[in-house]
Amino acid sequence: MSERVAIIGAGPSGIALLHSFQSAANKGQALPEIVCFEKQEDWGGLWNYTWRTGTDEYGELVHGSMYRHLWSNGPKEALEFADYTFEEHFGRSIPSFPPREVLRDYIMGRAEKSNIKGFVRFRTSVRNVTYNEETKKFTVTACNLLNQTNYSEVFDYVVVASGHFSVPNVPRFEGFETFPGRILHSHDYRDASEFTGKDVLVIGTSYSGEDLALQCYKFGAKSVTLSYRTKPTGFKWPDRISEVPLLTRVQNKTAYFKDGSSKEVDAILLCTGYQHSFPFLSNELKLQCQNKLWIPGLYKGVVWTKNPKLLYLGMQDQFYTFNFFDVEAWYARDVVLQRVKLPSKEEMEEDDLLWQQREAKLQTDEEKIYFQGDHVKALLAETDYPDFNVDAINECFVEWEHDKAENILTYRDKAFKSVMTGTVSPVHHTEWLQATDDSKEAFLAN
Ligand code: FAD
Ligand code: NA7
Repeated sequence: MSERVAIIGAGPSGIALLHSFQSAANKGQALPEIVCFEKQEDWGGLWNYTWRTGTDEYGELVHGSMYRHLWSNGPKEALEFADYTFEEHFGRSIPSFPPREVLRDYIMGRAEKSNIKGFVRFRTSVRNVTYNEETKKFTVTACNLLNQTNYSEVFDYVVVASGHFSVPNVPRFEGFETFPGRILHSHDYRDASEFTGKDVLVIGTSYSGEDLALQCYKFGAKSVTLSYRTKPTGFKWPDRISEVPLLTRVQNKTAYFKDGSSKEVDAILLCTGYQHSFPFLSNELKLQCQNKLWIPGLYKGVVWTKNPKLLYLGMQDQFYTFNFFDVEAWYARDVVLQRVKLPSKEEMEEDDLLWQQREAKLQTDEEKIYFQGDHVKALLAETDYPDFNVDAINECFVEWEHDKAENILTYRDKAFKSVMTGTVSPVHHTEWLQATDDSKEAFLAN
């Protein structure tokens, strides 16, 4: 095959695609030429912890948004790969909520086994992608960060796997300019011990708001005030965490809220989400969307309907993660290998619209979980990714939601059954609230 494929990003989604190609090659499939561009010095995407914030040593925007003491926010049984189980990687069953380093180790274990690192050009940042209607090819311009040299190459397909939780959405509130303390977005947050003994205001009540409030509580913040825009989380928060409506303004150290209440605070954490940002794509190729379960303009959530030689991976808001990235990757691979025959543009748009309409009606978390499960099933049906029980994973997520509603401090102490192996995980030796060593060694110690 003489076709060339560019993959932008070697995080979990980009790695899943490389692995999918290698899996096909192992079964005798001839592969196109594949180049994966990765701006970091290592693969793993967000799962690489960095102490850096702002820009890196080459002046690139820091990609990392993960922080110290990050424990998985969902059960690992819901994200397990169907072709590489946790038991295969660790040689035994491990507890359901591992810290970042353990999950990174798992992702890397499969990647190393698959022997796909050679496809990746590290420290190479994609700067520009354009499409030529006449030649039907893309020109990708990248920068070798080590010697600061730009170069361009031509590709038949481009797959964007650059993630969407790295460019922060930063609203401004009245009085921020004169607030005498730290104001930072969760993208730049690294360690809760900075807030020990402090009164902290957290704005935003989704995954980041919830977890940073818990982190600050765990590491001894004096109080955490959680400010919501749309609705309170409804969790039964412990004594030092309280929920209030949206911030209206701050004056000196006093924060005022929509219900007329106020609170003196030392620091403000903006957990206000992220922007999908693709500064390297020309306008006609650029996805412009919110953080949603269904992304308009992507057939099956993967194929850019306006130009099906451009594919996107991992762009949805996520209940499902690693195994979802896998099914998307398998589908993208089969589009490139032309094992999947795409329908006409009109048919793709019609199908996309049906999913959009369905998504717009979703109300409860359970409905959202089943919706994403259906998306996984739709992709699973079209490729040779090993079949797995999506309904059972949906039930994992539903149980996890109920555990959180029951006790937000202890949901990570629960044990789930692997859908892939049937093994029930052991309970961890230390309750999450007491566990302050997030190393792999500490987590895996007996
Ligand atoms: P990313 O992991 O973001 O990887 C994208 C890659 O693209 C990066 O390596 C980046 O360097 C590279 N890249 C970007 N731009 C360029 C460019 N121009 N040129 C070259 N390379 C580029 N998921 C879970 O399953 N469990 C969790 O507990 C969990 N916790 C999370 C906590 C936080 C704080 C955040 C932000 C996310 C969390 N997630 C969690 C979700 C996470 O997004 C996914 O698990 C996963 O990392 C997404 O993989 P990805 O490959 O799509 O994107
Ligand atoms: P999310 O899930 O996109 O949530 C963003 C939150 O920020 C959400 O609660 C929003 O409120 C809130 N938000 C957004 N803009 C504003 C403004 N202007 N004012 C107040 N509140 C605002 O992002 P997260 O960072 O929590 O999670 C992203 C990923 O990181 C996730 O996959 C995790 O695994 C980790 P809303 O509810 O819309 O009113």
